[in-house]
Amino acid sequence: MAREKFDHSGVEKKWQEKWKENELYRSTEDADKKKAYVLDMFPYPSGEGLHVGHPKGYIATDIYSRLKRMQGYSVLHPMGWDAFGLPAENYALKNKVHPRVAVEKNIANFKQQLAHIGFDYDWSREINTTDPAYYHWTQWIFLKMLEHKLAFQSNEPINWCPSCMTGLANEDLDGPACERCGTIVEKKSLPQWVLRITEYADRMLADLDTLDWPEHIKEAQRNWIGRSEGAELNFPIIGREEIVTVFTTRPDTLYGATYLVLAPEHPLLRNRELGIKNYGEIQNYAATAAQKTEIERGAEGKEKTGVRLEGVSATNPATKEEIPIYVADYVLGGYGTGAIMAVPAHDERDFEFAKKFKLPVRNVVEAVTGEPQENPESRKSIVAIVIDRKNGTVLTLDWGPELGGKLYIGGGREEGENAASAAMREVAEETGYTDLRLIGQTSVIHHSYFAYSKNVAREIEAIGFLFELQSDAKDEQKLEKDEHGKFTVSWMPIEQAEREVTETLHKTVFDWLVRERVHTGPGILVDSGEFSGKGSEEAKWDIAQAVGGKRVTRYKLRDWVFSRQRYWGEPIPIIHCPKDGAVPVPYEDLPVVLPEVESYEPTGTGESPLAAIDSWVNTKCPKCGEPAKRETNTMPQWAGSSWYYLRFMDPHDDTQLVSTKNEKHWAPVDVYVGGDHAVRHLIYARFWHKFLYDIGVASTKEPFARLEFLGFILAEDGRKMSKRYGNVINPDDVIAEHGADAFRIYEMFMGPFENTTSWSTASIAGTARFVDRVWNLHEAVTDTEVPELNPLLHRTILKIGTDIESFKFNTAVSQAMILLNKIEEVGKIGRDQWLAFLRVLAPFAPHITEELWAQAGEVFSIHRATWPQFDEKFISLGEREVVVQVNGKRRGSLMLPADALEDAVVVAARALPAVVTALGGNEPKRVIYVPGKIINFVV
Ligand code: ANZ
Repeated sequence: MAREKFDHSGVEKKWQEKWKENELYRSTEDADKKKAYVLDMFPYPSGEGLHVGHPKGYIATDIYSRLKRMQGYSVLHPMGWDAFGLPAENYALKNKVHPRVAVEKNIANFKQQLAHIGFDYDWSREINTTDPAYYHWTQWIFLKMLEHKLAFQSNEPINWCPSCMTGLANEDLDGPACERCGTIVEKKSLPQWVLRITEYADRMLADLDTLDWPEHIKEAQRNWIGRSEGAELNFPIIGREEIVTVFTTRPDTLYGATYLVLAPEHPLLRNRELGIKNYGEIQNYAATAAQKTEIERGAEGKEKTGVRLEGVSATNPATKEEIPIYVADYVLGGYGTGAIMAVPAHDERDFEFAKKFKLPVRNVVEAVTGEPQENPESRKSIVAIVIDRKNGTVLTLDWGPELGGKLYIGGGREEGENAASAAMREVAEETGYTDLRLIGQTSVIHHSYFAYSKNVAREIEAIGFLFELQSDAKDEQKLEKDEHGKFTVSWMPIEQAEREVTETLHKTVFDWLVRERVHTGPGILVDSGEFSGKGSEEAKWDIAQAVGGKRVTRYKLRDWVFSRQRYWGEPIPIIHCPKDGAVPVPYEDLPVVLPEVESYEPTGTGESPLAAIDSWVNTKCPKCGEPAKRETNTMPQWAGSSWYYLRFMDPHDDTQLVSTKNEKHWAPVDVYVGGDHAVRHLIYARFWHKFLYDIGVASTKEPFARLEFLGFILAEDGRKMSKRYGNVINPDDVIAEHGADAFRIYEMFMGPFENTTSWSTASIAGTARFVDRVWNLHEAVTDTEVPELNPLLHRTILKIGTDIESFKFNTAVSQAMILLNKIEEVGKIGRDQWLAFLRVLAPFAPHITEELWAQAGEVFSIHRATWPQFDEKFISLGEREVVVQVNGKRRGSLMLPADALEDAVVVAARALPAVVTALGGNEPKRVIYVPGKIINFVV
């Protein structure tokens, strides 16, 4: 065969123009077809343009939507611009252009770059959140929320970024700092518009279960919402009527509550009648705390501060003991009841506080560790950790992999023997050391395990001890002879021991005594009156009830601070009238258009730059007609992106947000693809969607039925692509050199779609060669079928279809490569077979396949052709999924021929990395193989 190089640039340009001219990808609401709404998280058109990482998700949706179109679906695959907000405004300020001009220029650049890649977007539906025709409806939604009392005004102090000069929502923070610029935020009291997102918290949680989303994204949503089930318990103040109500998720620890803590915002602190003797000191403390952000205040490990309320104390309702009350800023005013019962034995922050203020620590929950055993032998044991402070080392015994690995010192307690003496005795018997000083001990830990050294199952009550070595004095007499030789004794650096001693009991003791971590998990109650001996989880609500507590549910999610004191956003459609208050702009006066201004610099005073434009600000009250002023705050960047997917369904209707007909046809989004910022965007969009559902605009409860998470593409050096590192690769350059088809295939072939991978210039040459080889294949086409190719061809048709469906693009590409090898090997391919091959390749490589398709004499576009059918008779259904287990626990699976020989299955299964780890170098005692179903290794 003559080798020629595919002239990609000529072919790409030709077809891209033709497609545009023929409106090949125009979406229509074909009622008689099934529909597929395929959506990318639309981009913010930054001034830097696209780098090669950005299009990865777009290529995936492009391939998916092309498959669906060929399968006969009515397809919606649109694109638009999320162009309001701080990044655009800051870019404009820096480059001294108006944000509108900057955004227009950036969009033109983005569109140009996207065009080179050959996407099937329906550009007739392009939307831009900064277009008044679009934000008309963003403002409309706000007014509807106001009507439904979901938008309200508040004067609560909010997060204020002194550098961006605007208020921020909790979501806009990265720890204590502004996520945009890294400046530590302050608290500032400003009149704000707030959206009552918390109204929807329960529904947003519950409906997650109906979604086909990656588990980690659902989990992130759950954490963001942060639902806690707990109880409100009352602690009476001694000698007064007042009570302190605390919120706790652990009523089971009530008997261990040794003091109360009030948030600095707590109203009781301002009660002069209460008899707080150090009233002034308390007020000063509260005032200082008010300056800090919640995140600063709440951080674990931060030095705790607080002040005791002199002359006032409370009663623990379970123990009836008198306990002190403190004010401390680690308790937040806005969560729970703003007051806690402190249980230092089982809560880290309470423990840190108790250590500092020398408050009693009372253990009421004994830890339970290990794996439950059958017919265990019970006994009492100890674990001893001996540290040598001089050398920073700890005494360890290495029993070898068979007998339990690396441990500290452990052993049994004899009947009547004091636990601390037993620990000293064990240290002497196993290592000879006798000169020890006792530093600390744990409470009882209930531990179940299999003792390999003795070959018995055990359930023990262990107590851990920490000793400090005083001198090297050893008593060789005490060394136990029969144990000797089973282990080696060594002094190991503390950090190394922490890594290498992994057995759960020994690790628990280490964490507790060396790292001073408290037991925060569930366990068995002790010192808890009638509840002692019960499981803590099981007794939780009974204890709450016994003291008259109330079961309640709380959320981390806060209402959404919705005002920004910046220029580049949607004006909030409100008019402030001295007489009528905040009056909504009448619906017929929407949109409230953002005025063109000379200077849009933030004022920094807490007022929006819009406040300076008198001609815009001064207006008439829609209610009474008297002079009034417009609201000058704008909406946050997330407003426009919270509903845009609905507008794509019907982008040109200026009488309504979306027509019922179109919404019914397209909703919900069938596949949604994105990565960065997904948590916040999804929270906000799901909230708006549920509201729009409630008012009858949306017909589905959720906006995005399926979500695919996108793994990023890093630069060749493994870092993020950024101008700052000078490692950005522009897709335009790659396409100029290798062509759009090679670029597309390469991005899909880099690895599993959800994985983060690094760009490789060398590898893209490989996919470019693949494209050239496809090009050369047209010379091998013959009129008659080549039967030899059929089995692989039909399996390829099936596999590429199902792989695209499940976003396994990399394996789809490799299947195409396998088929190409085969065709080259055979040297010819029948015309119909060739047309089938081109069609399955078309979603990946739309240009070259369109050209070869036309050259083969087809007159209509390949992208409107039907997806080829595979013939069952060529598909070997002999492949089965065999589940691989170790000790009955699933470790993976293999696709194997149903008639595979057991030996071959064993070899393949043992090669799985998860199996290698689970076996840990042990030879399985038994192998159970159920042909075509399960293989289980028993060790
Ligand atoms: C006693 C207790 C004992 C607690 C224990 C925990 C462990 P989540 O799960 O995040 O909802 N808490 C309650 N209100 C608080 C506030 N305003 N500021 C700071 N901390 C507050 O956390 C609930 C737990 O956080 C509650 O349960 C309370 O401490 C604390 F072994 O009560 B707990």
